[in-house]
Amino acid sequence: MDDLREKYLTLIKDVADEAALEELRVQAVGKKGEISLKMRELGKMTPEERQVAGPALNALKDEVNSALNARKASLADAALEERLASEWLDVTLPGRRRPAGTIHPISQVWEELTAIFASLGFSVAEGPQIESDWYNFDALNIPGHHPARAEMDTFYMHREDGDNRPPHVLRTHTSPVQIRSMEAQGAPIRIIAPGRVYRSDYDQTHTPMFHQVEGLAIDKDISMAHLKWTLEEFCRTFFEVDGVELRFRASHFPFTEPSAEVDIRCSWQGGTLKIGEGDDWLEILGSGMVHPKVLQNGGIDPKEWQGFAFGVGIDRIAMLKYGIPDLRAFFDSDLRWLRHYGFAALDQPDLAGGLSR
Ligand code: 2U9
Repeated sequence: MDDLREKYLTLIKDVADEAALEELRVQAVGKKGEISLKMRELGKMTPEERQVAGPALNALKDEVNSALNARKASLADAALEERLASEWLDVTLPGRRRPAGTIHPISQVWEELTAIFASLGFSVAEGPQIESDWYNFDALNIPGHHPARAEMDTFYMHREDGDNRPPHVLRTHTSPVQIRSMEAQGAPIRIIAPGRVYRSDYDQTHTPMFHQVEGLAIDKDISMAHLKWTLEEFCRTFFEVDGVELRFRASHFPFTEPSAEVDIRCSWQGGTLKIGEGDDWLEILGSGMVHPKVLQNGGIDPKEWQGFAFGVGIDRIAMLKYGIPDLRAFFDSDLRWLRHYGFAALDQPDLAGGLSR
């Protein structure tokens, strides 16, 4: 019995894990375990022998059982300790840093105006940046001899020697997108066309590539009143000022008739621009009723349909809204500028969220 005690207490002490411990339990005190079999032998003993061996075997079984239980508890403790050691987390460490990059003000404004016009039922249309002269000029009622062609400072694409077809151009406005959309989907139509446009011009207020958004709404009874309301609604939401006031000035564009340039009321007190108050006016966009010839060129019958169009410089309204003084800095990729004027990547503009907050 002493040998048995010695054997099992040693095995239990040295066992490596809970599975091996269970095997040991079966081997010692299970139904056919070594100690259990010894207890069965009690029946074959004389009463005197049994009186000595019985209590001793019971005591041995109890001792082995408590050693098994104690070892089981200590193995469980050790397993827990090991998990705690490997899975710890230092909750006092500082949080993750904001991503180093920022959203460029042009991207921010692009998303803002897309959200505003989406809420007014306009969908976004896109098209190629290299255009034929038909889509960029002729279809928009700007024929070859028209002074507007010269005024646009167009970039012309190179043609192979001997190829006398008119050259393609880098689009000078996003208007070709609207012609293509009219052809593709017909009337009624309600789209905006944001995108890059190109003009060979470089000074403090012009860059050879800049961004425009143009809008087009065509239906049976669209009027200048719809145009005025839409632009007021856009400016009020975009500049986040309730009291915006717009002034429509008669103007001329080949693709609209009548045409109007639109000014917004502002003040320049202390050198800072405030939209919606003061006695100054700032030109922010051009607009008008789509010229019948332009509707026709897009495959839409001008006797049945009419509509308004407008064009805004995205870079320009970004400068006005966010107080950015120099247009050229937009394209310098200066990290200090981008950190200063950029927006947090996770702040997606939406109308419910207050647009730029
Ligand atoms: C179609 C018919 C009409 C788009 C228009 C303007 C007036 C306009 C300028 C604003 C500032 C260009 O970026 S800018 O320099 N745009 O003044 N754009 S109406 O008219 C269209 C366009 C497409 C089929």
